[in-house]
Amino acid sequence: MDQHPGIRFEDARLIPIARKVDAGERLSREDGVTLATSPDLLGVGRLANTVRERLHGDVTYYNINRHLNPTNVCVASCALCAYAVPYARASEGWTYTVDEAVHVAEHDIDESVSELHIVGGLHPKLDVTYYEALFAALKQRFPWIHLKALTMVELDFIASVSRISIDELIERLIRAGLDSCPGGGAEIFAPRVRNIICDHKTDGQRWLEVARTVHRHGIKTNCTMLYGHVERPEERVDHLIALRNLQDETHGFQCFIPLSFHPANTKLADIPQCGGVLDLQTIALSRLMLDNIPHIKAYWIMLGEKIAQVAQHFGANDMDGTVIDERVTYAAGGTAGKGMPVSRITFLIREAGRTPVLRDTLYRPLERPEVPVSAAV
Ligand code: V47
Repeated sequence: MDQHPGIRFEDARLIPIARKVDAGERLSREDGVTLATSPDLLGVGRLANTVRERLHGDVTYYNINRHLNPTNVCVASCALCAYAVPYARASEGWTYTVDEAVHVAEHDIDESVSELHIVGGLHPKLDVTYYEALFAALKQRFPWIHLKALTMVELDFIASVSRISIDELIERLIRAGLDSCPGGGAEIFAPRVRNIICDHKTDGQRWLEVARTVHRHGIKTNCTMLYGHVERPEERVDHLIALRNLQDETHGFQCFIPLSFHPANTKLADIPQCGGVLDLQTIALSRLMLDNIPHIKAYWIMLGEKIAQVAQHFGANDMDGTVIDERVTYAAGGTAGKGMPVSRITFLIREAGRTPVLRDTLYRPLERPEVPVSAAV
C-alpha cells in the first residue's frame, strides 16, 4: 500500500486525506464521510492528533465550573431528553425563583469557580424579565463569575414568549450580565433526524440564524452535535460543515462539543448507547472537519472520564471542568457522577501525557486557585 510518511494506515482511503491535512487544506464532504466510516480508527485518530498538536501542542484545558438549571419544566417533549417535565405536570419538576436560583448556586461557589453554565427547559412563563433579573442577581452575588447561559433554542423560545426580537433579547441579556452562550440544542441539523429526536420548534436553519445573531452582538458561543442515535454518518458530516460555514462568516464559535447520546429514561431508550469507537471517531472527525473552530471538548460527563482522557490523543484539547451539579445527562442514566475534583482532572490529563492548563470560559489561562472550593478540590 502507498503509505504516508509518519503514519501507517490500514485504510488506503486515508492517504490522500493525510496529504491534505499535511498541507493544511480544507477537507471535503466526501473526505468527512470517509473519516466517519473508516474502519481504521487509529489512522483517523493519528490524523486528528496531528492537527490537535499543531494547534495546541500538548496542552489540555479544563475549568472550574458549576451548572445551574433554573427549571426543568419544558413545553417541548423531545424524544432525546430525560430531563424535561411537561408544563402540564409542572409541579413534578422545579422552577426556581431568582432568589432560589441564587441560593442553589451559593451551595458550591467560591472565587475559584469561574463559570456558571446555565440551561433549562422551555418554560412559557419565564420571559426575558425573569432572565434579566436572574443574571443581574447572580452577577451581584458573584461579581467575578462568567455567565455562560442559554442555548440558541432557549433564546429563540424566550424571544418568542417575550414577543421581542432576538436582537432585543440579546441586547437586554448582555446588559443584565450574559457573557457567552453554551452550544446545546443543535442536535443534528438534518430535518429527517430532528423529526425523530426533538420536537422543539427551532430547526437547524433557525439554530444557525440565532447563533449568527448572537455572534453579531460580539459574544462567543459554543456549538455541539448529538450523535449515537438515529443519525447517519453523512448527516454528522453535513452538520459539521454547516457549523464550519457559519464560523467562516462570524468567527463566533470558540469550542465544539460532540455529545454522546444517553438513551436511558428517554423515548429512545431502545437504542443501544454507542461505544467508545464511535465516541473517539467522532471527536477525531470533528477536529479534522472543523478547521476554523479552535477548541474541541471531550465532555467527560457524557464520555466518561476514561474515553475523555484517551480523546486527548484523538483531536480533543479540552476536558470541560469540575461540572458541579450536572442534571441533563444524569437524568438520562449518566454515570459520570456529579462533579470531578481538580486533582482528578489534572491527574487524568497528566496521565494522558498532556499538560493541564486551567482556563476561564474564553480560554484565557488562569492561576490554579490557592484555596479552591471544597467541592472542586
Ligand atoms: O442541548 C439532552 C444534549 C445538551 C441528552 O457549551 C443529551 O460548553 C445526551 O450542550 N443524551 C446539553 N445528550 C449539554 C450541552 C453542553 C454540555 C457541556 C458543555 C457545553 C458547552 C454544552 O445535551 C442538550 C442536548 O443536545 N442532551 N439529552 C441525552 N439523553
